[in-house]
Amino acid sequence: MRLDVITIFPDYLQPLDLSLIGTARRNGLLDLHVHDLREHTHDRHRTVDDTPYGGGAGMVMKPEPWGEALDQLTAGDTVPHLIVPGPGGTPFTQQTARDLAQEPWLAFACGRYEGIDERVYEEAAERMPVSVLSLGDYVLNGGEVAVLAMVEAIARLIPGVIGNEQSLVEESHEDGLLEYPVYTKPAVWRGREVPEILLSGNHGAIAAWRHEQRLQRTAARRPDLLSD
Ligand code: ABV
Repeated sequence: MRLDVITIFPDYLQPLDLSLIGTARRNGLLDLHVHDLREHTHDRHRTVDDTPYGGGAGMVMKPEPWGEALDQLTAGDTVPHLIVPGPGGTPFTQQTARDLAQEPWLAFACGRYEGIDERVYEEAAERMPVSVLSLGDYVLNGGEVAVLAMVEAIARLIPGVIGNEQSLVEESHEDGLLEYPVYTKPAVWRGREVPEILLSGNHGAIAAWRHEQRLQRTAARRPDLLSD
């Protein structure tokens, strides 16, 4: 899969050199490029923002550098699916990650300030699929941290990126319930015992206990997952 990230803070994406994602890049499973939006400015101050038409607080990202950066990505025969993280987007879920993991090429546009001039979205949508996606109902300073999370959620679903593929099916959000609690040695730690059933060797009883734990935990922490 090819991934491009456009940002005014390329250093923010440094974590993508590390761990499973970094290894996948070195193994050729991920072809990831980070671009500095300021390379597409042409004034002495490398300006990427300006005051909002109509007034209001803060600054808006200017359209011209974005237009030029996206032109560079769409110069060939194929185009990426453009993802723009934003608190006003469609929720990004495990299903979104599964869908996007099927795509050959994703480009991420990291906004800062109060947002990107709306015409950038309109014009991009005439040339490529565009999705505005939100990680949750809170506000970050920019899209970079959201891109780190989305890239990790998507990339780990690509065959070969994670060593143990079974770990992908046995995890929270893969089947609508949260995961059961897990324990490892020692059997007693600070006076706290591992639930006896896990030491019983009765695999049927263990599976039933784990399912019950998942239901209880989901009801307590995420009742929304059970009702809708
Ligand atoms: C992108 N907040 S995603 C840009 N939750 C600016 C703020 C922001 C995002 C999110």
